[in-house]
Amino acid sequence: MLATRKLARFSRLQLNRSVRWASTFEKDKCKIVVVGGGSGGLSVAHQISDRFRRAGKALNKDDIVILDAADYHYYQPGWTLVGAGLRPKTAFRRPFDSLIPSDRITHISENVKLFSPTSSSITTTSGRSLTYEALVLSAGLKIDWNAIPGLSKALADPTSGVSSIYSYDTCDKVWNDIEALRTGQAIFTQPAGIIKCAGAPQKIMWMAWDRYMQTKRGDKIKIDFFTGMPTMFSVKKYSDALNNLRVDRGVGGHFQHNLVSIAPADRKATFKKADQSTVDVDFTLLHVTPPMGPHDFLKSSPIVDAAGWVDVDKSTLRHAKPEFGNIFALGDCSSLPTSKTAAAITSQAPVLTENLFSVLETGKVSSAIYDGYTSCPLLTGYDQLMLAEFKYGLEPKETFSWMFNQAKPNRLFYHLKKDFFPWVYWRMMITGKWFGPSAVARPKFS
Ligand code: UQ1
Repeated sequence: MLATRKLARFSRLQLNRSVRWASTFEKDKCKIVVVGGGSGGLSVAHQISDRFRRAGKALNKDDIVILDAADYHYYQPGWTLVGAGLRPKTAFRRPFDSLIPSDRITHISENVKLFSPTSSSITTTSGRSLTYEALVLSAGLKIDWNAIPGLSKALADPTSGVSSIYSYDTCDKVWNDIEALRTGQAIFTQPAGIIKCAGAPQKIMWMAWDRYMQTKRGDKIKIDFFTGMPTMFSVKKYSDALNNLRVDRGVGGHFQHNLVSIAPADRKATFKKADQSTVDVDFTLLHVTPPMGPHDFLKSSPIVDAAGWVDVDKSTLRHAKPEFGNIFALGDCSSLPTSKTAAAITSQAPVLTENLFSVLETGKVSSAIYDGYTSCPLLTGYDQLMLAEFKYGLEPKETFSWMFNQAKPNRLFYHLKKDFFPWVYWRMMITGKWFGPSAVARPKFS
């Protein structure tokens, strides 16, 4: 019965898709194609639509196409709040189509299979070919769950004590595991290399620490942070403050320790150290941040750098190769040498929009320049948050430094992260009307 109902739902979904396709999109020549409808793709699609309107050249709805096969859009910064028991996970996803203004933007429910930048065309997963005048890559990154032997199996087992805030499926298990722990060894990991929101692996640790203190379990639970990185954080100002916090709170710090495998039955985690030797550690609770990297469909394309990130100019967000000058990228899939966060998108999107508009209209980029702004709202407990904000060169670029020392956790920042940012994200950011530190004031580029 259930299977029949599921099948009926599935075919209805397929039908909807083909109807949508047929009714809204029959061209194979597009003006602007946006690959990926995450925070970057939705922000940019709206801002581009607004930009042409402001210039008195309003586009048709078929002129901006978002390619994304996902049924849902997720507010990923919320997953830490789910892991900390502050919100149900359903608060942080919405049906993808509910976020597309169908009179201005066309959604095609497919992903890209192949890039052919020399002919300005792409091939979708169904084999259809589309040409573009400009292409925007906002495809996110790949989480490599299979890189750690034992991890996927442990995550699927409700009794394993192993969890992760890095997926919708597993973020609620984090809170179940944190709450279930009465005594033992709680381990939190961060891999070596590039991940999205590099602060999140320790945010969830600080929340667990605070929960255990509040519920008087602190003396029965030992917490340790095992990180593949050499310090607590990339920016010295915040790293020093976080390390002091770690020492004050009696949390063990194990640097350049990279998780390489898990033996769930024995509750053992194996780490590789800088000298390539390995060490086995017993755990009762294990919170894992898996390694991440570029998507395979990008890695095998001609538009990426040696590491597999879309190779863009770090100031203009235009492709670094002149022959691919009608390609732009932002966010996690890009080579931009800054921390991959939703806050970074708020600064990248207006620069990309202005330069894309200028290239399509004049053939040249505008004066809009991205300075690398990004932010990591670092939860350090219930009611406290350290607001790291910085730019290229790992240099602080703080919004509230006239009022606060931002390396010192406070309650106002906590409510920004827990209450304000999710609200402003759904309301304004993904509709292209929120510009991060400059709020609703669109940055002006002269
Ligand atoms: C921000 O605009 C934003 O998006 C809504 C975030 O959330 C995901 C952030 O974490 C940050 C820091 C900003 C930047 C805004 C201000 C007011 C500093």
